[in-house]
Amino acid sequence: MKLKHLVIAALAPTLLASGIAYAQFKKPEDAIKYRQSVYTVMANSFGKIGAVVKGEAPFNKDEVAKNAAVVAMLSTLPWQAFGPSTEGGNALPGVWSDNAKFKAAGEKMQLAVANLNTAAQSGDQEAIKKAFGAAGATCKGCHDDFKKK
Ligand code: ASC
Repeated sequence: MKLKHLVIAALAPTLLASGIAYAQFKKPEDAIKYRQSVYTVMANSFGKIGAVVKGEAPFNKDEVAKNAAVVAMLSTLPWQAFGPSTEGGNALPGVWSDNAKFKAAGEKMQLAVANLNTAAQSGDQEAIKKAFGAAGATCKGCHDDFKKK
């Protein structure tokens, strides 16, 4: 897939977010596996950008841009797998009992990684560093409230 298409794919679900529906899974475990898989792949790409930001890996603009596009696209996916009766995995009960707060945290993260993607496509290393830090803070913020330790 061309980068341009990845970016478009990343934005489309955001535009549809107001009408988002929960995906159907046969078993709760399938929803848990789905969302954990999304976070696993996101963390992999996010971590690769992190290594560059921390100076542990060389800056390769195209690699960073690709990883940021992957993170931005994947950030739109987990939410459909937190439907009713899918409690468990690493998710704390607050995901369901305080769902508005969880959704707000998720939207904050999606916005932050979209900003990271914008910075990454521009190749501006200072902007990438700043946006990476802001995005990481939204990951942590949501984990603090909604993820088992
Ligand atoms: C990562 C990762 C997270 C976030 C978080 C940032 O690389 O896997 O969950 O960054 O640790 O604070």
